[in-house]
Amino acid sequence: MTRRTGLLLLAAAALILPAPAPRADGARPAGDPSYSGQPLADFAARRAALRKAAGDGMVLLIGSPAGEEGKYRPDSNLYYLTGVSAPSAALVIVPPDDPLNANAALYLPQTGGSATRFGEAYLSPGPDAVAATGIDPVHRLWDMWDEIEPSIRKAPRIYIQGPVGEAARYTASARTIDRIRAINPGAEVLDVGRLVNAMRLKKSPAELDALRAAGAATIEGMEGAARSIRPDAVELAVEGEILAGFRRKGAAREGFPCIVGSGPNATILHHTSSDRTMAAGELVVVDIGAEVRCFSGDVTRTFPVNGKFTPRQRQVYDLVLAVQKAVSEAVVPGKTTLGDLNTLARRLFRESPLRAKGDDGTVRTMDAFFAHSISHWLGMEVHDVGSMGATLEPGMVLTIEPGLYVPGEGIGIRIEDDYVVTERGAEKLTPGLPSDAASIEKLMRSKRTR
Ligand SMILES: [Mn+2]
Repeated sequence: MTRRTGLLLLAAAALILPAPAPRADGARPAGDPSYSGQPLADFAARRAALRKAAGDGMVLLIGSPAGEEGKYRPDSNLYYLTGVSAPSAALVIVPPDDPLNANAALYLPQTGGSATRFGEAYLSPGPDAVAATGIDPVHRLWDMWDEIEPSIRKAPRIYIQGPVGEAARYTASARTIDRIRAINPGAEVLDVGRLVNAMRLKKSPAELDALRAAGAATIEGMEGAARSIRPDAVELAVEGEILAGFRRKGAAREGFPCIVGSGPNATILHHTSSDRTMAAGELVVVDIGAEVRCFSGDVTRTFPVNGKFTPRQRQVYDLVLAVQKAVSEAVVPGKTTLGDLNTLARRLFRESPLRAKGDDGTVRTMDAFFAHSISHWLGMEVHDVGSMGATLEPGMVLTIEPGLYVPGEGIGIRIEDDYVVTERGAEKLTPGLPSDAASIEKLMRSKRTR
């Protein structure tokens, strides 16, 4: 190929290939766990909204350092406001007329050099970081306290990553509070969650994309569980198949420890996988969530160990599924609350003709065996932040997860999917995974296809 045709091909490729999506951590390729997939304008808009909400107060968020254990996960609020996944990043937002002479500043550790021999090179202070984050300036973490001291001295209120007050004792935020007090003893130190939690309730289109990707990886894991559950399988081995599915779909982490609960463990709500061997006739509750670009899925399916529900298991299963469907159809944007959904689920369980015996041997209606709430917010945290009393609005993401637990019969059944509230109602974010009993049995018969 001549140089000329090569250049022409390059020019043609530039026309055909889509422009790279904006990303917060500019030096790193897409597909990397640090890639946020969110437009820089979204982060800028959140910082502007927070700055407005803080009034004459100041925001100081100091990210956690990289630990020895496990993969680094940036702090959610810092990530929400910057998209930066480097450890020990810090964000400062100041009010108008502040001595810092900028709306916001980002502080990063100086990396590179020999540090890259031991770990990954993260975004470093300098012009590249300004371009990658849209925050100006980006300075060295080393200089932060000197630079922000005049701002702290002037601020009547300072919002930090909680906890604050008594609860801050022995936590990382205690050090930040001490340092602030040494500079300005009169400043009121508050949890930034007071301002940010409500903002995080409504997800942006890019955040919904991340949640859908997390849902897809979670489904891949669930299919691995379906193929590996059989008599004599061990819960932890099933977990291994789940994690393989997560990783294949790009999830480097789990949003929470995998719950694989067989037999009596199915009736324990948060039983993390153990070395228990499962047996024919038992049920297995699998409650899992892959994390993609800092957003978590949260999906539960219940499987019969030998691949077929007994008539009684099926009866209870069908009731749980019917309640999930009815509750998801009851979502009316601008009107419904999580409390309304809870009330509806309890009523439907109570009105069912099914009965079971409680621990004391008395026959009870099924609402007696619904041992938890129907729903929670979902986002960067699996139990995401935001008031549980909020009215459902478009963009909010919730789980719907009815469950019935009858220890006397060895029955524990939970079905959970993730939903986004739209203008019309609730739309499943995890539509690719069937939940009716026949489909579950069929999924268990499916051969390994990879
Ligand atoms: Mn859940």
